[in-house]
Amino acid sequence: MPTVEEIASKLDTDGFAIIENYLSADDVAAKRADLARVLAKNPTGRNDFEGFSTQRIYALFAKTRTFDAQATDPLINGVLEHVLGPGFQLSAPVGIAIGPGEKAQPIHRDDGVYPVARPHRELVVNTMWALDDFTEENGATVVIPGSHLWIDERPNEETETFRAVMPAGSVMLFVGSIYHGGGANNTDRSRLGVILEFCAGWVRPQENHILGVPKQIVADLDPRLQELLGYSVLGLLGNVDGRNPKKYIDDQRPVRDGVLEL
Ligand SMILES: O=C(O)CCC(=O)C(=O)O
Repeated sequence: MPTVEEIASKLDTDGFAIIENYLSADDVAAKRADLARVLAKNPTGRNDFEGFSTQRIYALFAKTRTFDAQATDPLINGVLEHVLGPGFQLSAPVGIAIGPGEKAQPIHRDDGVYPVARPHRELVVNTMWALDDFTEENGATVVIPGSHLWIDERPNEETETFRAVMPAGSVMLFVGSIYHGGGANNTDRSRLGVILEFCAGWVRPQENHILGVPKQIVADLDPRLQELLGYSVLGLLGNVDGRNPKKYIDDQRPVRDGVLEL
């Protein structure tokens, strides 16, 4: 198994790192079965980025318990802490089933949502968990190695790409500044993966987990997962009424006439 330092060094040089067969076959099967339950009621995408033939499971931690251990995985968390610093948060946890016939997703940078001039320290680290074998045919993620170091350069037709071909159970870590995108799926089966995207503790996560994951669910989660979903402070950031938000998971404070009863 690679060390935190080895993975972090690969992220520095290439912008991505793959750990093959990180999950057992039984674990992959259990995750697939539970996500099939969710996907049966999940819509397809609304635009080219989401993919009209692709299903995206948002509010993932409201809908399955099968990724709790991956969010808090010690090796992955070690890399996240190394790259993003203390207090990193879950930003966008999303199940992605790229459907048959889907075209390639536009190439993008995950940290492109933040209007921060480059170069800058990494704000985002993403992890892609393969629940199918990822192949060139079924939509293995397209990555542009080294593009995390680009400042003004943009990808074009001549740009060399790498395909994250990896067996089910593997995980690819990649930094938010690397250009990448979901591949086209030219098979007759969907390609299932889950991204657990994390951001530094001082930038705004993409998804608002405080509303997305109901508090009665949050109350029973591993305390570390609660922190990753926003129930934590980094200095003053994230406080509720001057206190740690964990104190308010079971909030029963009475409200009268539209304000807290003091
Ligand atoms: O599905 C993939 O392989 C990548 C998805 C992605 O990059 C995204 O949705 O931001």
